[in-house]
This record gives sequence, C-alpha cells and structure tokens, in this order.
Amino acid sequence: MKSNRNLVIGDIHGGLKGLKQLLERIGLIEDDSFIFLGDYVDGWSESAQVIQFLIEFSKQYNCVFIKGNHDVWCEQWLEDKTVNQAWFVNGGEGTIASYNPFSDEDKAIHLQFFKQMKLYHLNTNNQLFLHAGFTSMHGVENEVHSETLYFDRTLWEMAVTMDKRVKKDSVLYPKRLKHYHEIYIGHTPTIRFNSDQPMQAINVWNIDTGAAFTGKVSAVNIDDKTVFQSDNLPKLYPNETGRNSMSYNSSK
Ligand SMILES: [Mn+2]
Repeated sequence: MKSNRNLVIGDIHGGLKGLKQLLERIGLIEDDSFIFLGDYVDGWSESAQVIQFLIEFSKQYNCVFIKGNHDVWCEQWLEDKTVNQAWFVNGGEGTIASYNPFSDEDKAIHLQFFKQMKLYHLNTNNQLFLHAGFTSMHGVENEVHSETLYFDRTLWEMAVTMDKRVKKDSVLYPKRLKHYHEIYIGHTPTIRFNSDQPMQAINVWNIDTGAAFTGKVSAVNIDDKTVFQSDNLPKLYPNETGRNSMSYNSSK
C-alpha cells in the first residue's frame, strides 16, 4: 500500500471537471498531501465551484494552497467589489458570473479561503513552491515586490533557455537556482513551448500545462516524478471557449 504521496497540482482556471478527473486518475489515498500552485479561477465556467470544491477537499486531505495572480484579482473583487480591468478581460467576467448562485455568506467563506493562501511554500526537503517565479538572487524571502511571486516569468525563461554546459560550480550559474533543491511553478503554460506535459528545466518544474487554454490540469508526485493529467479542457467543456478567445499576448 502506497502512503504519504506528495502531489503538486498546476493551474486549474475554473476547470472543475478537469480537476475531478485528475484526482480520479491519481486514485486518492487517505494520507496523500497536496500543494496547489494557484490560479484556481478564470477560464472555464466553474471558477467559484472550484473554490467550493477545494474548501471541502482541504477538510479531508492535507493541502497547501498557493495564491496565483488570478486569485489575487478574484480576492480583491470578493473583498470590495473592485474589478481590475486586466482581470475582467482575462476570465474575470466569467468568474463573476460563476458566483451568481453563491450567497453572501458563501462568498465571505471563499474570501477567507483566498486570504489564507500562501505566496510561497518551502518544505523540509528544500523544495520551493510558488505560482510564478522570483528575481532576488538571495531567494524568495528577499523579493522586494511580492507581486513578482505571482507574475514573474523570468525565472522560467532563464531556466528553460540556460546553457546546460554551465555547471553548478561555475561563476555563470544563476544564483537564483542555487538556493533550492527544486522549484515548482505554474503560471507560464507549457503549451507555449509545444508541450502538454509538465516541463523540467535545470531544477525548475513547470506544472502549468495550459488548462486555461487547450491543455490539461496536471499533477506531479514530487518524490518519484510520476505525472497525472486530465483530458484536454476543451474536450471537457465542449460548449465553451475558456480563455482561447483571448490572445495570449494580452493575457496575464
Ligand atoms: Mn495561470
């Protein structure tokens, strides 16, 4: 009997059907632990329902929830009705609609759930989990602007283009990568790099396999690197467009 699996799950973007299918394929075991990398909302039609599901799920399983940029926007709306314009055109409009069946009391519970999300998580094996990336050469604790943790793409761009001949003891080796055994991120869809699988570059693992667009919701077992995936989200929501109608260059 397998026990104590540690699973990291990438961007979900309102695709509750993808999340449920993924969890079925993982085959849940009581002792499983989960780290979710953020961006629970904005895309498919079930954003509020994803949050509701995760609130219930976290009562049964050990979970860490990281906050993504889309979650920050949704939290702001739940807090004081502020509608960020970048949010509205990148899925926020649909997320607001998904909250129609929810009472003010439900929304208050969801707001507390968003507030409790972490910007990063570091486990006892020196594995770092965050939504997007960081820029400080001294590590996440020294990031000047906390927004960077959920907006940065430079960490991934650096890792994925890095010359593999640069060894860890070289002065050229990026100092950012030296602090952590492994770094797990979402935010930048792997489908932009022509892959619907989680990607590894140096010690950075990108688990956002494009669920908001044409890709899947994915999980990786961080101990043995087993990959689990849903079907492609457009197949699960055949009458919807997700965020595919929005051009990637204008998307956040
Ligand atoms: Mn995302």
